[in-house]
Amino acid sequence: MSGKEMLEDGRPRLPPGQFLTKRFPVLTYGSTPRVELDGWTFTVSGHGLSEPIKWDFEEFLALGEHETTRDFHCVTTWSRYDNTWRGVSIGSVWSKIAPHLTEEVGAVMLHCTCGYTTNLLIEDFLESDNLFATHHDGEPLTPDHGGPLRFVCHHLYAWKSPKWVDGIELLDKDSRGFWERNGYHKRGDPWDEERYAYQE
Ligand SMILES: Nc1nc2c(c(=O)[nH]1)N[C@H]1C(S)=C(S)[C@@H](COP(=O)(O)O)O[C@H]1N2
Ligand SMILES: [Mo]
Repeated sequence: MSGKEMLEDGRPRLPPGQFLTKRFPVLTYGSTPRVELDGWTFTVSGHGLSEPIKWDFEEFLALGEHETTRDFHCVTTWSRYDNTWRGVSIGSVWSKIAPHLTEEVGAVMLHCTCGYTTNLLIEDFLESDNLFATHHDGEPLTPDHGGPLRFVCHHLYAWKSPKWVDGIELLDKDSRGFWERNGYHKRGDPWDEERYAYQE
């Protein structure tokens, strides 16, 4: 493992300004919530939906499986290579939402049990390797790392991978989530070093 490898498209595997770690630090604003699966509901609502779509945990897990191994980059400059994530594919979730839409969706706001939010442009949200993860490196996600369910968006900084996710709010156009309202970049591409809002 070195910081000098290249991606297939010629970008450096390690984005600029990042250092590699084998540890898996926990970065949470506030405390780790206790998520009860009894009564847990995943809710999709907002722009273009006449009524919300809801799934309980079992129904959500049955939507469609995905496993992938990708790198993870935190804006505080640590990167962790080769994380194997397993869970529910973004494509299978979106295929249950898309047929109900009456308007075009431009972006989403992801919501978490703890109140954390983060926004994604629809094309970033639907990147085909994204997933709602239940497992990391073969083990169920620990509560600290977002168990029972976290969204993972590999190509943006890790604050775009919300832990304890339980909802998708569909938006007409991009808006700002928790960190995006508190000084961080609206999009967060690690290779363009989109770290702070003043760079927008
Ligand atoms: N709900 C929630 N999700 C979150 C955060 C948070 O504070 N709350 N922190 C984000 C940040 S800044 C990072 S770097 C990653 C860290 O994930 P980890 O704690 O599993 O390493 O989670 C992201 N998802
Ligand atoms: Mo982060």
